[in-house]
This record gives sequence, C-alpha cells and structure tokens, in this order.
Amino acid sequence: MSEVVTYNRDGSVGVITVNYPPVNALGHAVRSGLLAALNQGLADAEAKVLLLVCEGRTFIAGADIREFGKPIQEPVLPEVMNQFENSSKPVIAAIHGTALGGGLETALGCHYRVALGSAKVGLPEVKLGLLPGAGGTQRLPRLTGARKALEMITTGDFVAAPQALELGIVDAVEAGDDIREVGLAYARKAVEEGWPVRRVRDLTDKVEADKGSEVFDEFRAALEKKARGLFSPFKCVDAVEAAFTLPFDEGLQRERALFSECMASPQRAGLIHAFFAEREVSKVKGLAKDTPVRDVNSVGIIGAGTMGGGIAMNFANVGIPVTLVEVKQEALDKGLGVIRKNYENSAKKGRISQQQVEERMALITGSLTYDDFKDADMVIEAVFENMAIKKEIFAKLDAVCKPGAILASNTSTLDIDEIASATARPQDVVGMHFFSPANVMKLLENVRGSQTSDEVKATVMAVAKKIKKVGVLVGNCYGFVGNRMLHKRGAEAMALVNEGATPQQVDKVLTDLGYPMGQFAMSDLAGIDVGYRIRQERRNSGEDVPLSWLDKLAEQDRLGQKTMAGVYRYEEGSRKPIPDPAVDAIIEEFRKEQGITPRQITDQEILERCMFVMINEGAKILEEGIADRSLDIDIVWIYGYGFPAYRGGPMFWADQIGLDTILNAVEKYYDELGGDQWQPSALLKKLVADGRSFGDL
Ligand code: T1G
Repeated sequence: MSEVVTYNRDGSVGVITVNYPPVNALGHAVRSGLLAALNQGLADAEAKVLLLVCEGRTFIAGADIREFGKPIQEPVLPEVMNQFENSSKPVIAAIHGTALGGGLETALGCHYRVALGSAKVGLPEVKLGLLPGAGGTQRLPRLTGARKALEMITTGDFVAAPQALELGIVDAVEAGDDIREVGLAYARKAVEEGWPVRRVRDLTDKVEADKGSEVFDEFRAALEKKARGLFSPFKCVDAVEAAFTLPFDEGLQRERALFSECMASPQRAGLIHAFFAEREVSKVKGLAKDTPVRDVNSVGIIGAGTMGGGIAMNFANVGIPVTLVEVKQEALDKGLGVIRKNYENSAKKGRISQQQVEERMALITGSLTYDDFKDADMVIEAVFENMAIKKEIFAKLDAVCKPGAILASNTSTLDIDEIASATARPQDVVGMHFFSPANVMKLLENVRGSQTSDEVKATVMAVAKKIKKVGVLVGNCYGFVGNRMLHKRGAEAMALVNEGATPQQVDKVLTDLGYPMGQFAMSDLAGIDVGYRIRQERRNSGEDVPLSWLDKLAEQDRLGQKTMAGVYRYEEGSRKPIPDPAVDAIIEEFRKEQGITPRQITDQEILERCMFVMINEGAKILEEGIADRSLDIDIVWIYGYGFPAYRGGPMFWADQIGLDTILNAVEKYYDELGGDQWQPSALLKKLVADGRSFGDL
C-alpha cells in the first residue's frame, strides 16, 4: 500500500484517503495508490459504498504539473478514472478546497460528489496551454450542458460550490469544515438508501439537448478575439464538441488526441514555465525563509497623481489604511476624486459593491503635511522622476517617520542608493516600482539598495503578496530589470523608424509576437513627454542620447493619448491608435535633417533588433546580479509589460529559439550598428560555448 493513498473501512463505508502535500496532485504515486485502494475497497465485502477524501488543504488540485514533459508512467489518469467509473460499488468524492483539473476529473469519474460550502471546482488546464485530458471534456458537458462546460473549460475559471450544485457538478453542498465527517455522513446515507452506481458517462439528456448546437462556432468566433495567438482554447472547443458528436469512448479518444497536441505545443511549455516561475520569484535567493517581516498596518503615500492614487488603492483594497499627502489641496482633491471614480467604475461593472467603495475610500485619508506620516509603518514616495526632489523628500521623511518605518520610492529608473544617502537609515530604504495603472498591473518590482536590510527585503516581498501583486526582488541599476530592457527595445524601435520602418510596422511585429500593445502605442499611452523628459535628463547629465523623431513630436506637443495625438492620432472617446500622415511627414523631415536615406526594413529585422537587444541586456542583468535568475526577468516582463505568458517570458523564449541563434544575430548587429547595447554579453557567449541555456543557470 502506498503511503500517499490509504484504505480503511468505517462501518459499511470503505474510505480511500489521499495525503500528498502540498495539494494532493496526481503524481504517479497517487495514481497507482488510488487504483490499489480502489481494488482493496472492491475486495472488502463489508464495504457497501466507497468514499474518496483528501487530507490537507484541498481535494486533488490536478495532475502533477512537475511531471509534464517527462516520460509518462502507468497508470495514466484516464485509466484510473475508467476503473473508478466502472466500479461495482458506488464511489463518492468528498470535495474541499479546490478540486481542479485532474482533481475535478477524478471526482467526475466517481458516481456522486459532495462538497463543503467553501470549496471551489474548475478545469484550469487551458491556463497551462492544455485541455482537460482525463475525461473532463466528455463528462462535464453531460452534467452542465455545452455552454457552461465551454465557459468553464475555455476560461479555466473556478466555480464556487453553491454554483457547482446549481450546475449539477456536485450533488450536495454541506456546511462545516471537516470534510471527512461530511463525506462519511453522506456515504452512510448512500448505504442506508441503497444508492446505485451512477456513471456520468451514461447521462444523455444534456447531450441530446445540445446536439448540433451553434454554441461551438459561437465560442470559436469569440475566441478569435479573446484568445488571439493561443492554441489550446480552440482545442478545448473541439474536445467538448466531441461529447456531442461521438459516442463516449470515441469522445475520450478524441480528447486524448487533442490533449497530446496541446502537450506537444511550445505554448504549454511556456505557460507551465510561467506558472512555476510566478511561485519561484517569491523565494528570494539568499534570503532565509525565516527572515523576520515587519508589520505593515498603515501606509503613507506621497503624491496623489496617477501612480500615488493607484498605489493607495492597492492598500485600501486589502483593508490597510493609507495617508495620502500632496503639497496643494487642489492636487489632493483631484487625486482623491480619481480614486473614487475608479472605485465607482468598478462598482458599476459589478466588481465591487457600493459599500466596498465607501469602506475603501474611508481607509484613504488626504493630508497636506508630512507630520501625518509619523506613525506610518511604511511610506511610499510617488512623485516626479527627479533625483533632487526625491532626496529632499527622503530627508524630510527620515526626520518625521518613526524608527523602523520603511521608506520606499516608486521610482522607475533612479538610483536607490543615492536616494537612501539622503537619510540616516539606508537599511530601511528600498524601491517599490509599481506599474501603471498601479491598481491593475500585477507586477511589483522591489529594488534592493546596497544597504537595504534583509528584513526590509522580506517585508516588501510580503507586502507584494498581501496586496495581491507578483513581487520580484531586483538589484539597483538604471532602470532596474524591466525598464533597463525596455529602454533598449525603445531605442531600437526609434532607430528602426529613423532608418525607414513605420511606427505601425514596428508595433505590428510586437503585437504579432503577442504583446497586447506595440512600442509606440505604449509610448502614446504613457505619454511621449515622459520618455522625452528622461532623454533630456540624460542628455543634460552628459550622456550621448541620439536625437530622434519622437523628440520632434514632444516639441510639437503631440504627447499621445492625452493630447489625442502622438505617434498615432485618436478620435474622441476612443483609444484606438490611428496612423497619422502628419507623423510620417515629421519622420521624413527628421530623416532629411539627419541625412538619412530610408530603406525597406523586414519584419524579421524588427523582431530581432527589438527582442534580441532586450535578451542581450537581460543576459548582462544576470551577469551583474541585478536579477538572480532568468525566471525573475521572465516574470517582470510577463506581469509588467504583457509579454505573452504562452512564450514563457523573454529569456525562456530565447532558450526555445536557441542562444546560438541569438548570439549570432547580436554579433551581426554589433558589427553593423555598434553601440553598447549590441556588445555581446559575456554570459551569453559563455552559455553558447558551454551548450547551456538561461534556464540552466
Ligand atoms: N502540480 C504540482 N505542484 C502544484 C500544483 C500542481 N498541479 N498546484 C500547485 N502546486 C504547488 C505549487 O507549485 C506550490 O509549490 C504549492 O503547490 C502551493 O501552490 C489531466 C493535465 C491549487 C489554487 O492548474 O491553481 O490536471 O512553491 O502557491 O496560492 O486534465 O496552486 O510550495 O513548492 O499556488 O494556495 C490542473 C494549479 C493541472 C492547478 C493553490 N491544475 N494550481 O493555490 O498555492 S493540469 C491546476 C493552482 C491537469 C488533467 C490536467 C494553485 C492552487 P511550492 P500555490 P495557492
């Protein structure tokens, strides 16, 4: 008998218990243990009904994702399901926590399902580039009908127990929190009342009702927009459709074939890499797991602008009071007004209640004085990207804030050590770089200064989790990880237009790769003046920053969406970027001034120059220890800039392309274009020489 699955009898109920922390995933030991326990239950004459229950935090949460990509070991899950379904004795699944993927499929292979009121169920395989591969696409529709099954399987969304009851996915929802007791009571009832074996595969009414339905093509059409570039959502529709066109066993075969297609796709590899990477980044290299974390029960924020207001909302959303300081009442009122408007919009969309709007607004207190920060556990500065202003602010904070208060800057590029030098507590100073809009974007790029204490590092990572962000701890350099790479991409994109490409050609190459927005549409969103100010600051500090046609736009007040014209033009009430011949003229004039003869530029060159320059910079970031692992860079780009998760992040994508290909291109552009950005990274060269990848680091 395996130690992860045990069998025992309680009266006339044979109990199969899974105990495989952390989430009872269906690893090989669990699968073979389930079969062994089932056979024990079937051989146990005293057992009239069998009960499947799990120890720990949750019912089975799915296949063991760590096994993917490795040789499959018998028994495969569909085989386990078939044996449970063909059991001569009724089998009851008792669900608590989250029954997901293969976990829900296991429950669907049983004959009855009882759940705690707090339980959730779902088939989230699509989020991993897969589809339910153990009968879920054939059994779920037999309980819910086509539309609900398609919704659940193509979104991967979880369904709460009460709704699962309504949909027929579970047969009963019980109060209480002891799933074993709830399961046993339900199973005893089945014994007393003599419930028969009831196989989901034999249910036909929903199949008959939806045979020939248009719903499959309706979902395909909707996915063309929502799931652009993705592979598995469309395979999900094909698999569910088979439940309505084929007999059950042939439907299972169809599902298996489609599942294998998804398993083989690079998108599955990318999405699973992203799944684990998102969890790995919270385990900071060199930071002991038991590093003390300071309490953060009150937060101060300086600056009630777009960023400050958005940051304030993150804390109010989780019940942490915020003091929001501005220098002028008018700016403070405006900032508070924007926050309220954002909450009211969420209420209008049904995302939060009106009561929550008021509760959250009540947690945000406006102020015009730093004195109101004196009791704050953490203060976050969110003002202009100007070092002098920031140092002045941090000196004042150092004087006002209590000992042990964490002083954080939301700076997106500037030197944390220099900011810390304005205080007597550099060990308490840290960067917390939020991404705009701060109340929406999931990434929080936490930046350690050279003197930032381990406690402060651990605390800002814990705060990221608390405010439902994905926190990544990075080192201190110009632009840290995200913007340092973004600036290289931006400079190449600008140069490509100088040389002959159009802005829309460059943007299309990037959106075809899977970004939600191209480089220049993003510049229009952020504001052309933002980049212009940064370039001017760098020019004023003596850096050699080439002039560009974008500077011309800024100088002509074409600042982007906020002026209805930037790189693109915008119509009233619309954010849709429309190419503007006036910009083509500005670009042409700039080329003439610079003596540039425009040339045809291929999409491939645009892709390589925009993306490989970033990867080369990412390799330098790893060399310098600014990022500890390539997966940290992947997560920064997925959650900070919308890099498509199905490609796993820029560094994972580079590994899939092959680092030798990347290096050859970098060396080619270094020869052709020169410039530090194309100087091949030493690490990249070493990895290629050793035949290794970023993922091997
Ligand atoms: N396999 C292996 N490890 C898993 C896992 C899984 N399915 N799910 C979670 N873990 C690990 C995770 O890496 C972390 O490890 C720990 O458990 C806690 O997770 C045939 C093919 C269940 C809602 O997609 O959504 O079934 O970091 O930090 O926030 O059709 O984990 O502690 O070492 O996320 O409380 C389908 C994925 C698989 C569910 C819990 N199932 N998991 O969230 O904790 S494919 C899923 C989750 C499949 C079948 C197909 C969440 C959670 P460590 P956590 P959490």
